[in-house]
Amino acid sequence: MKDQSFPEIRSTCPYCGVGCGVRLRADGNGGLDVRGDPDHPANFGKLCSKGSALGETVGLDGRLLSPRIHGRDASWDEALELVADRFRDTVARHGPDSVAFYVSGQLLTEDYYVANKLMKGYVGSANIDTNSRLCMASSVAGHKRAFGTDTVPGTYEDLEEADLVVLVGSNLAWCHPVLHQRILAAREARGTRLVVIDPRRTASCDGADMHLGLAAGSDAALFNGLLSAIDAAGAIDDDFSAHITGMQDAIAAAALDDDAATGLTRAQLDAFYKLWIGSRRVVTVYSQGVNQSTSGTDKVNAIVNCHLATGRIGLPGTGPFSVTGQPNAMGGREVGGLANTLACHLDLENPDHRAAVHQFWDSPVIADTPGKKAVDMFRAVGDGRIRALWIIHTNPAVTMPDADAVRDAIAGCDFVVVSDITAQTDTARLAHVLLPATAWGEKDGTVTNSDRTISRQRTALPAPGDTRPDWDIIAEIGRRMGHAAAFDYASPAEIFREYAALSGVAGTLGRDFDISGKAELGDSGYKTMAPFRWPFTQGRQGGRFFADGQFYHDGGKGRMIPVRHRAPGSTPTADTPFRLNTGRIRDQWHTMTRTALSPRLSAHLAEPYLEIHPTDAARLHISPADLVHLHSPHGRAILRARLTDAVQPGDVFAPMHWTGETAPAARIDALVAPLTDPVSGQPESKASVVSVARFDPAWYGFAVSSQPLSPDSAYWARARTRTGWRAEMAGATLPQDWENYARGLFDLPQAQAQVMLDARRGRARIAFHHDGKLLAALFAGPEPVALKREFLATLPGTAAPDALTGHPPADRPDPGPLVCSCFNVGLNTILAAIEDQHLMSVEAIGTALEAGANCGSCRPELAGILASALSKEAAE
Ligand SMILES: Nc1nc2c(c(=O)[nH]1)N[C@H]1C(S)=C(S)[C@@H](COP(=O)(O)OP(=O)(O)OC[C@H]3O[C@@H](n4cnc5c(=O)[nH]c(N)nc54)[C@H](O)[C@@H]3O)O[C@H]1N2
Ligand SMILES: Nc1nc2c(c(=O)[nH]1)N[C@H]1C(S)=C(S)[C@@H](COP(=O)(O)OP(=O)(O)OC[C@H]3O[C@@H](n4cnc5c(=O)[nH]c(N)nc54)[C@H](O)[C@@H]3O)O[C@H]1N2
Ligand code: SF4
Ligand SMILES: [Mo]
Repeated sequence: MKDQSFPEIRSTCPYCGVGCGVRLRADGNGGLDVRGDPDHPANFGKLCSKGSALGETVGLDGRLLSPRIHGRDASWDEALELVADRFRDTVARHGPDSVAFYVSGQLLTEDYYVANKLMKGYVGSANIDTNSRLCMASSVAGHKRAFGTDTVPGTYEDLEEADLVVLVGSNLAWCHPVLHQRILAAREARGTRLVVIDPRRTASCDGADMHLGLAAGSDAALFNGLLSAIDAAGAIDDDFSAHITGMQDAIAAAALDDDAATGLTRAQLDAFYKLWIGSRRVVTVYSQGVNQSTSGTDKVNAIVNCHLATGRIGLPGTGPFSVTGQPNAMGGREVGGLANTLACHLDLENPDHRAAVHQFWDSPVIADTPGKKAVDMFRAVGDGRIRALWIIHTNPAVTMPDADAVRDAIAGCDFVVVSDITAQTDTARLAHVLLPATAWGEKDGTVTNSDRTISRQRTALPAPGDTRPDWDIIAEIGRRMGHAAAFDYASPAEIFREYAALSGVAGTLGRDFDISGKAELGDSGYKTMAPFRWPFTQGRQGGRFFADGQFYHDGGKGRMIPVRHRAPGSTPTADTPFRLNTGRIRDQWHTMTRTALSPRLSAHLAEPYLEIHPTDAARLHISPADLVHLHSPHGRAILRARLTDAVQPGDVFAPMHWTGETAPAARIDALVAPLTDPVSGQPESKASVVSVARFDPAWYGFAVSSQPLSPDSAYWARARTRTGWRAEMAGATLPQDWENYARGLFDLPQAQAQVMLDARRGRARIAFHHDGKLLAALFAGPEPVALKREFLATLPGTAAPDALTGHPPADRPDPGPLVCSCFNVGLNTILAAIEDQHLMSVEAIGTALEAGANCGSCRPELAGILASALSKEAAE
């Protein structure tokens, strides 16, 4: 029975840009019951695996609860005074550009607004940039070139009203699962066609009509080919053309490109062009496969060009649609939190816009030149031009390209402040001053999702320890730097009102982002504010942009931009013959500081891996479950090989999530080249070049433990389980004494050990018990250890007398690797049910086992398992 004594709070999921509404109820033990908000327009009650597991991630385990200076606990007063002093002093001595803020698309709008105001109006530099530079910058730049402003024209309903949805460089099934489910439901209801354009076959391809596995980075050639085909087919919208400039130039440029650069066959290309041109209602969804590229901005415009040429924009079921990654990537763009934007979609380079903001803030200065974009910012940190750095809500020592160099730059900086919710991140470990922020469930403010819907995040749990909200910490620094009146905020509501009022000024200057209809909102109105889509003014609320042909360039016209295909910035060589693609997995969020707290989210893919094509693997003598060594000119990594034809020969793919805390040899950004798009400054996170070789350790190991364990072997990766921890390991040299080694690994100098050694085959199995319960066990051997890992992970804390056999007793079936995280259903269970109960559909699996019946995130995998099981049965 749920405890009904706590009120149910409406809030928003802190993960992806879908921006699902959640209903939260404190459980009275510091935890939260979480369910989808049936009334929220983004999700209508649905949640994906990450959203459903939020309750498992709000505990205080690992939380940073008080400020720290050089590793010792300090009072807020001391920490804040030090930070304000050092920033003031550095500016006084070395000028405003000697300091910088590096912030995040996960900050709330109110936090972001205050940080941007402090840097641009009071420090007087534009050296504030954000992880959105790694994420949305190419879309922002492409939108501005085409529309004159950074507008996402459409809405989520368009995905349901479209005849054709094209996913370009987007693994929507894993990265925006609830949106993907909305598309699949529409497909069921009205036969929406679905095309996926991705060099890799992903979960999003299951259920798609067409997968175009193009060559890495060749999207502009593809969409230029489409534009040429549109032109040749006479499919240009002549009426809408009156509202567009640059069309002939763009068509002429497109004609110079050869779509053979995509590596696709003529038949594939023609089929796609025909489908696109023949579908009146087309939405082209795009994400990091487009943005994270040295030609990212051009790729965006190549896509937008096709929509402008055909007038497929702003009407129901049409439009280019950049789906945002972080929960408030859009809000950050709206408040102007990038080094080259101002506030409320006003332009830093425009003197009238600067004057308007300057006047509105009544600030001593206003930054008049763009600040350093992320990659340049960390270069300037590295060479001492930036001497004081404040990192808020992001983990750049892991997620920036050339991450080892970034880590070294931060480590070498005179003064580094990090605001986080935990001290255990690669970045936080480098800070001089650590400031403890309140976390998602404790915070209060607003976020904007991918379709311009602004929702409230609300406090459902008390702020633990000395933690303070990010806006409050930043405002306090503003006051202590001498700007008491400008940062005298008592609540997020006050900040929101000021921001809404400033957007009204932007509106009078003809900008799209205007929510001045909310400028008079009282505290209680803010408290109860329902989700709404911007713009929000007396005259205009929500809706779509551009169907009327009114754009934001001078003269009111939209622009088609002539673009040409360019190959990725790095070229494969004999030493580095593979192209390294990177991205996300279904159940982890970025550097895993929150999702890895959840055992069920950690079970889906418990270890970093490299997808490599079987023919490449065979050539390099790499077998399944081998470890592989990767080298690039920038760094190296060790990962587990996964042989799959989902990647093309010559391409490899690795997830971005593992860190110094979870798998130190697998920080993939250490290998990524810091090459950026010339327009947007966004790094090319998806097309570095690397070498791949088998990694031959002296031993492989697997361990389970009820306590955290910190191996020190050449390779290790750890993950949480319901009973504690599990870890994969591999060492370059054999330990002298396995029992001693295991005692050190688990920090169990005294516990009773059960040891099985097979010296001839070099195998060792050691278990530690206390009071009749298993504390920990290590399984090691000269080759990858074959074990029932999911079963072993359930043993710590139980009697487990036979743990060392490594296999479940006959009466306890092994569920196999986790597939459905909501109901904890493993692969073996699913396979057995398919066979025994003759299940023929994903729905039937849901009815039999519940798998896939809640959030739906695993439905593509279920479909894959079913297909291979059925084809195996048919073959037998
Ligand atoms: N589970 C989960 N969901 C998330 C996140 C997370 O960490 N975990 N993070 C959120 C964030 S911040 C973001 S930005 C989004 C990202 O969402 P997505 O962009 O969908 O995710 P990625 O996996 O980074 O990359 C998408 C795809 O781009 C493909 N790709 C690589 N190169 C090319 C290319 O040249 N052309 C094309 N067409 N495709 C290419 C990759 O193979 C990959 O499948 O996800 C959000 N949602
Ligand atoms: N190779 C490769 N690299 C990539 C990408 C890729 O596809 N490939 N994608 C890029 C993209 S799109 C993105 S968005 C970035 C994301 O990269 P990051 O933003 O660096 O990753 P996160 O793990 O989300 O970091 C968020 C940090 O904020 C902390 N935190 C959580 N809640 C709060 C809070 O309320 N307040 C404060 N102050 N801190 C909090 C978390 O503990 C964590 O340390 O990675 C980029 N890097
Ligand atoms: S799709 Fe999942 S991660 Fe994204 S907002 Fe919804 S519940 Fe959260
Ligand atoms: Mo992102």
